Amino acid sequence: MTVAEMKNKDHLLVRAARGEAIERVPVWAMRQAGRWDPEFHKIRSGLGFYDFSENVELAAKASILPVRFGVDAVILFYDITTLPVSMGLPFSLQPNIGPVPASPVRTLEAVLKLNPYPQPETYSHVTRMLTQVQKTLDKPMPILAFAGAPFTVATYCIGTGKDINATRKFIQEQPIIWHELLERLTSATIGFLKTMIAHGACAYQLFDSWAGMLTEKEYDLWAQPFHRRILAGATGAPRILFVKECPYLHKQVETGADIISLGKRNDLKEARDKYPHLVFQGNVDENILRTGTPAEVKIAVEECLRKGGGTRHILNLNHGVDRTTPVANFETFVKTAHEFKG
Ligand code: 1CP
Repeated sequence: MTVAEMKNKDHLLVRAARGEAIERVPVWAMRQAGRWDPEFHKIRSGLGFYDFSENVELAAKASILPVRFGVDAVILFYDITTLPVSMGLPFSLQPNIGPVPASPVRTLEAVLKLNPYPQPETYSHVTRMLTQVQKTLDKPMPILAFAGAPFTVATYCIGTGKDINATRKFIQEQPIIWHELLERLTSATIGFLKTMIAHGACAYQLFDSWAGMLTEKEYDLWAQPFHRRILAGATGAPRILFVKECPYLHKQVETGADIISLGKRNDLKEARDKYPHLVFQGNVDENILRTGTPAEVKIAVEECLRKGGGTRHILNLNHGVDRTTPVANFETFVKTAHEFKG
């Protein structure tokens, strides 16, 4: 066991991920580091997204900001498109759109230029950020790495993003390019996650944000087999699978993930009863944090914790914290998890 593994095994989140009895349910939130937090704007210093996330000092600071609320994990501040950048595809962040490639992958030549085995030096800002976060924290905390799953990342590489019909059209017209892209992203993702674990990431989350919009047949072709391969290829730390509002929980549980992140469409208690060996993450509705009052947030969190039953549960949202979420609601989300008495 490495020193990092020895340190990591005692964290509340890791013990919850192993299904052990825990003193309380750990809490963190997808997109906890970001634009909803006024402190984040203060450190952003007008830098573009990629310049900011490649600045190790600043990105480490952004990752740590949510710790002041009492979250039980730090998620590192980079993006699911950070990996294709290291494979040779530069991106920029377009306001109100999201990450857009400088030159969308449209030809076999373009896909063959993407390195399926990017060397860790090409994303050393991320591993250095991890080390910087470890050094800066004044108490040991689990640090989470993540990657996008090939389907979702491929949609950004071809420039279609969450426009599912545009993605379908591309796949129909360019099946060879599409499959080569998925293959290259799969091997790069396995290498990347292994590197992050070796550097001390204590768990990772695989985000297939847009695969929940697929039909079951499409999901079987473009999503689930790749989840399996990545989760089997990068082991040694708890593995969380997230597919936004996924209609196919029965397919998610067959991937080898240790933890499945549930959507608001899932009933946490039903999922627990049906799959008692698994750990579930979620599933407070992020809309309540965005539009509700702190009192409403408290009620929603308490209901979620009751349904979770106190073990094999990591409290989170159904999706990321929205940029318009009031700070008081995020504060209540975390505080309620700390104070809940069953
Ligand atoms: O300028 C900014 O700050 C832009 C917003 C932003 C942030 C805060 C982007 C651009 N990326 C990030 C960081 C990020 N991205 C993190 C780390 C911070 C944290 O979680 O606290 C993570 C985990 C991601 C993951 C990510 N990026 C996903 C998967 C999660 C999800 O929300 O479903 C996706 C789909 C992206 C793409 C992306 N990157 C950025 C934006 C605005 C988007 C979404 C675009 C869209 O909705 O189509």
